[in-house]
Amino acid sequence: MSFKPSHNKTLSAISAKFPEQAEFNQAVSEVFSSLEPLLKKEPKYEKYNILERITNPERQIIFRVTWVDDNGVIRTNTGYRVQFSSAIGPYKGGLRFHPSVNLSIVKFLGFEQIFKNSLTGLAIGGGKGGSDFDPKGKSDGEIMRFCQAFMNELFKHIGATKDVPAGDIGVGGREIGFLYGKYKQLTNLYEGVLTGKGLNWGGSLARTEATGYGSVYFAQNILEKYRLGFEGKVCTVSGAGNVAIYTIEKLLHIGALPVTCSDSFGMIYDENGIDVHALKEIKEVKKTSLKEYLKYRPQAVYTPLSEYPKGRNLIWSIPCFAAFPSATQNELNLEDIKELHKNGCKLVNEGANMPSTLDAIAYMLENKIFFGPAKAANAGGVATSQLEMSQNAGMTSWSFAEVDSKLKGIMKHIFDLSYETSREFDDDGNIMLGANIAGFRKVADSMIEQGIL
Ligand code: NDP
Ligand code: 2IT
Repeated sequence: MSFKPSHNKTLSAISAKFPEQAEFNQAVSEVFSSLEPLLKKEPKYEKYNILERITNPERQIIFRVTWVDDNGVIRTNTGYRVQFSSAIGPYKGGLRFHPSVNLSIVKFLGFEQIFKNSLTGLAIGGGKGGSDFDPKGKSDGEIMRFCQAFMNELFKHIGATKDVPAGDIGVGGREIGFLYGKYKQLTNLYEGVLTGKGLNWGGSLARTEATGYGSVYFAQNILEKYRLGFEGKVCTVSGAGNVAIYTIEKLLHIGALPVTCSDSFGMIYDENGIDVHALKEIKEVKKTSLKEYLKYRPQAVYTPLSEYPKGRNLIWSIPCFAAFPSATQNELNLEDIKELHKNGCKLVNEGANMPSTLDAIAYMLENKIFFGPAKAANAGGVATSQLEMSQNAGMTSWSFAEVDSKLKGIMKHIFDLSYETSREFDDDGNIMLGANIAGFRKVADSMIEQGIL
């Protein structure tokens, strides 16, 4: 297994044209590095100029969002929706509300979403959006007014068969509710235009759990291939949001021992296993700092971010069998992976999008650490979003068990497809290479079949 940074001319043109878009350059570089054997074997992709076409979003919408805070002050943020690819279905992907959001972040997420959605085997194209709005410390009223102002522009560009946004960092059930209400008021349509909706008004059972559960199902598929399992194994998880919480919950279900979680201010280490009920109460109900965890489990250890070693994520210095980065991009770097490896870590499974830096990935592949890449490992969320769209379109609803069983089947399909594709290209077990090639090939072939657009 190997990983070489790509030096292809499209990538050079992108970095020359968008030097400030570091995250987008990184995401393209990772995909292109995997595609080299495919491009050698199949000249048609070069003939149809697929690399240049696929890295240019079909449409990018950037808009002003003006709203009024609780003190009557008029505030302005920037909104984004990047409709990257509709080759295999309507644009589909989340919305992120975080102060770090800019065009580079939205483009990297939208670009990855194309291949992730393709891997699910479902008919969904790729898109992403969001805003530099910071939900931290805002009242429910402020969140509502911001969401309504955001939808005031976004509604012009989305629709149940056109573009279907969902949640991501800073956007959960509450925000989807406010966004949906405003869309309905503006369009007079009751349709599946957003996923992650409330269960009373069109949401799907198991969508809340899907990304975290799916991530663990994916990791189980990897281990089963090598006749290994999770029973009694110590796992570390970063993040304390939607993905991290349900990763921890599923790890507990299957008899593993998740011992960490983290938020923007610090981390918890609980060697007896994270109390997921406490975690849900702190993060889903009270929406407060993880430090509160000590009130539930005084024996746990809380370390604030200010005490992390410089340039390091302290979570990755806890010895573990498997690590599940589930917070944000570039949260696991070369030094982190070296320490994980030294401490006996056998598997890194990416719940977040692009959590590992390129040099950390190269190290994992060179040192035969099992690696579940984000596009494959965290695809359970968007796959279940498509199940929600499907239920909405059919005006029906399925039981939790039905959705969960479809989710398991989809995660197995993604693993099998990625694994078999890695074998086809003589890079046995390189799931990242297999996932990137398989995800790309379906979209690229569809573009060729649909003509020059
Ligand atoms: P949430 O907003 O629910 O949770 C994010 C968590 O990560 C929070 O605990 C947050 O801390 C922490 N976090 C966010 N940014 C930073 C940062 N810059 N530094 C440190 N901690 C940070 O988001 P999700 O759980 O939905 O998303 C997590 C990751 O998973 C993202 O990469 C997202 O793109 C990806 N993803 C999400 C899917 C979904 O269905 N939700 C599907 C597939 C991937 P705090 O609590 O302080 O805010
Ligand atoms: O990154 C992702 O796949 C998501 N945030 C979920 C997208 C979705 O449409 O459910």
